[in-house]
Amino acid sequence: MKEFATGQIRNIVLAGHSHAGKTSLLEAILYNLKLTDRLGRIEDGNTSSDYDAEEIKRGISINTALVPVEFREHKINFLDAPGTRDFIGEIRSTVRVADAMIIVVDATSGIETGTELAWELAEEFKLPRMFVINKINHERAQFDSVVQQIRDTFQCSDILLNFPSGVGADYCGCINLLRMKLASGDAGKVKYDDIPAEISDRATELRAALIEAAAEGDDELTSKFLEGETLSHGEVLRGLKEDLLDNRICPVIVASATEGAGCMGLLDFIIECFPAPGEEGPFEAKDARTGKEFALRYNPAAPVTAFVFKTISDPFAGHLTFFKVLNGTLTNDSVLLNATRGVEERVAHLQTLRGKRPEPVTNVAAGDIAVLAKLNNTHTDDTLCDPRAPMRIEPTAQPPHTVHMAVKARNKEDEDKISISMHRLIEQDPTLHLHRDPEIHQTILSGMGDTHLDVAVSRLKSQSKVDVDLEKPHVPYRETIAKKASGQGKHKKQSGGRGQYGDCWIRLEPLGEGEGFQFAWEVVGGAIPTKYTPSVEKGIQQAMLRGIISNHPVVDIKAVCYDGSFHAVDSSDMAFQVAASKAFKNVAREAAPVVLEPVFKLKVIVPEQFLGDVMGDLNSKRGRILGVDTDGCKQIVEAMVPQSEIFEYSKELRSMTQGRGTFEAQYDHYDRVPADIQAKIVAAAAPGEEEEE
Ligand SMILES: Nc1nc2c(ncn2[C@@H]2O[C@H](COP(=O)(O)OP(=O)(O)OP(=O)(O)O)[C@@H](O)[C@H]2O)c(=O)[nH]1
Ligand SMILES: [Mg+2]
Repeated sequence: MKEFATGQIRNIVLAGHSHAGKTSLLEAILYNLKLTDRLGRIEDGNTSSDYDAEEIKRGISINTALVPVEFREHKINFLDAPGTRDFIGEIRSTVRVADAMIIVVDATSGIETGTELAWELAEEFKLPRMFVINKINHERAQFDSVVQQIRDTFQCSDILLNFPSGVGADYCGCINLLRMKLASGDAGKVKYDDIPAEISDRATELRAALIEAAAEGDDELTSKFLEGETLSHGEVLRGLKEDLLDNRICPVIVASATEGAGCMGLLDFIIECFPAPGEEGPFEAKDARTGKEFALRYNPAAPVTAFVFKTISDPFAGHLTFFKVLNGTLTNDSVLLNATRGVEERVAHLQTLRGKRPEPVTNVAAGDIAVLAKLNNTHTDDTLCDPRAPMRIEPTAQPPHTVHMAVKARNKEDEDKISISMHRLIEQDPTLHLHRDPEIHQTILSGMGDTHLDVAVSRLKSQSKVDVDLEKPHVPYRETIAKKASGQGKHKKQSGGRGQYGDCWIRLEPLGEGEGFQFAWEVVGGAIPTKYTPSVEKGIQQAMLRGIISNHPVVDIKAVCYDGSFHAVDSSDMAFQVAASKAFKNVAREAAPVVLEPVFKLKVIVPEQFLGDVMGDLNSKRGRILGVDTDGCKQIVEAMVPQSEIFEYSKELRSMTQGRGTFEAQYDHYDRVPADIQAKIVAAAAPGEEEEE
């Protein structure tokens, strides 16, 4: 591929709801530019950007695909992001390195949750953005109402760059309002004709709105416009660009990916009006040695700094590192410091990828996005830089995990491999998390949704041949006591030779939540020699681990040993441990044992119309509503809900709110379970180990 200077580069993320047609639109662009010899289809699993086996199987994008195209002496790096919220990690990492966003909207369904998410991300990352209303050829397509929805939902000043001549079955082309031509034809062969007379009035009216918006771009254009002068094509584009960068307008283009319509107008607009890297401000970094804030301004002559926003590691592609150069110019045979990990990496085989097809490049200018193979020590979110000017870039902030499942190997011998193999996936996708929970003796995989975890499991199998199942994790119940009790534990054995003798009297007292375990020694007069104090304490603690009524560990109690007896020959450390364990068992049963469950603080964010359902559901989950707040058109409900009720909340909330609700859950405290549930937990518990007499 040719080399491009920073000013000739455009990094554009395609975002929007799943199924809106992002991948198909890109396919149409490639076909229109004759970069492919057939128009790939999602249904046929042969598009350039959805090439991964998991994507083909599921018919959705899971990975961001990098698809660079050359157009009018420019290089546009399209980043085809997933639309499914489960892949929010991939979406956010991609948006962070883009310089502008195209939000693709399905003309048959209008604004959806993924559209809103895309807009929120464009706001958060301060990206200029435009809409593409896709599928205009579809029988259920709507145009005017979708434009109205965009206006109402995002309170933006939409500017049509084209509009359809006919919708659905009547669709026969788009009126390009910049060229004032009817663009039509099959994918790959766009032709331009005069605007049909019956819609020429509408075209004139919409063009006038476009020119008026462009005239607001800067003072010179405004006065020219007010004086009645005609703005040249170049001035109109200049004005629109100013508007776009100042977030005064939101351009809209209508398209049909499967018809290949709207693509050329879109490409023109990207070149003319979307910013080159750096036009929208610098990228924040820190000097790796001093920690001082540093603004990277895409200066091609500066020492190199590049941010790794994505890595892929699989048996077919090998290890690929996707990065954006934020300063300097990267060349083959240079040495880079991975400032995040403190290791050096040699640059060889610089390349770009179009979907899965690599194309070698000799150098990569500031602002460009490219790929390196075989950087085995570099992972997603790392910073690569000139060793003489080390920089550190913060990892992309990601929302908290929403789904947690226990991972179980199908074959026992695979158990040890889970951690290593899964960590290879986590290095690529930091929104996956794996940890061993010692309390419930399970390995827990956390992620952003069921499909996210499902894909991770599939990849584990295809890449590492490790077959696992996901199960609902156990609830880490605990036990405590509700009142004081006291009593004896005695261990006496005489079986020839030296016997065993230990005898202690203990008192158990409840403590407050989180106070743990306290032990006191109140034995007087040498009834038990003090050297057995640790033995008694240890015996009690061992018994606490086994639980009182349901085999769950006991917490928040105070144990006091206040009396006992011993035998000069037969007493031993072990004998007193056993006696103390018995004492605990005997006394704890009398101390009103109760089962405790973890309670999470849930923050649920939903559009107002779902508030009633969400609150009702939280109540049915034994939730305690703490409050409801308003944030714009969204309601934020805070509630305390037992963990056992929210393992499937991600799925449930999605179906309750048509996918529009989000939530965060954080462990808060342990609380007593209600009596009926305690009875079930006790009944389900396996009988505790009986100690031999
Ligand atoms: N009729 C019609 N169907 C389209 C058009 N564009 C896309 N589709 C269909 O819409 C479906 C979804 O298209 P994709 O390109 O996978 O959508 P996407 O936005 O990439 O979806 P995710 O990757 O899941 O976010 C496919 O079945 C396409 O064939 C169009 O212009 N007209
Ligand atoms: Mg896609």
